[in-house]
Amino acid sequence: MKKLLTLFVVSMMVFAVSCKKQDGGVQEGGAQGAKIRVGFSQIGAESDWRKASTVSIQEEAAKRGIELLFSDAQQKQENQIKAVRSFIAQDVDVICLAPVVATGWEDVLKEAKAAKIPVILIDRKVTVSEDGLYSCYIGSDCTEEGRKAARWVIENVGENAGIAELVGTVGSGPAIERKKGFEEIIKDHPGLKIIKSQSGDFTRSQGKEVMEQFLKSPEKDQIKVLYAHNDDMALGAIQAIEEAGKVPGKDIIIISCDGVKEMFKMILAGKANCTVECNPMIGPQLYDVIESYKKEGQPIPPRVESIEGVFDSKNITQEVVDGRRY
Ligand code: GYE
Repeated sequence: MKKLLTLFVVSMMVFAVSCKKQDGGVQEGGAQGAKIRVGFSQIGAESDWRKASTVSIQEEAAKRGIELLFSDAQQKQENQIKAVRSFIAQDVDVICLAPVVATGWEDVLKEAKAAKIPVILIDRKVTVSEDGLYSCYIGSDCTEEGRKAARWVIENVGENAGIAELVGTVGSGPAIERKKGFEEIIKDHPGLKIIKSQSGDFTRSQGKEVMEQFLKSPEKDQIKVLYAHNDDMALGAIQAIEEAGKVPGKDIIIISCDGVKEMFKMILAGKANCTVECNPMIGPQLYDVIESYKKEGQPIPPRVESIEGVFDSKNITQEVVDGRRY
């Protein structure tokens, strides 16, 4: 708390002496090689995916000589709001935000807009009531990821199965969208039913705990498929399934989203079945956008999509596992 307060006071001092931007947000001197300053509010370190995202954004900033002000919110929206306010006070060139939940951002985004600092959202979307509160969203189409997961189930499991769902962080964009996309596809397949659904907050430990409860519930014997909104929860669930004396990947078919190395290993070992890729390595795409805006005065595009695939036993080999960076 004390640390935060000090940061805030220092920030305010920097703010007092910093020079004002020109309209449109392109600072004088940017083209002459002044260091670009980016404030990044990261959600936390809840999953392997998240850790890879942090590394990608930090490493790429260092590579390009961009000054990165990094703040870890420990999964709390209030910490993210404080961080964004501190970035505004420090008059950064661009604010990058990975929003933990979808709602509640209006005020702070209006403050950034009033300060003429563009905000780029990464990997999670927000719901706001007016346009123009952020410049760009870089990341996946999580609704499509949910659809891909459901299509895989239909093609590889068939038309009849009780499905248990491990939902991501409540109120987060990916949790809402991965559920929506999955349900959209299975609704036309009446034999495929979600019989259990609960949040495991995108973490391995809660994925395990919730799966343990599913496996003690009256519906336990009907669970033929586990759909987890991320790999970490699936990895926790695999432990719970083994501890309950069942065989993961066979007694219960496991499909999740992300595509982290640990999940690839599980698929190769036959303990899990499919992962829908969601790419965390978006540092290069992020700074491409920021540099062309700052150095060349190019407009920031509203949407930059990451390229992703679907992985199962048909395309995961030891070579693929070894080559995976995260
Ligand atoms: O799937 C999960 C992470 O926001 C897309 O957040 C991201 C999700 C990712 O913690 O593992």
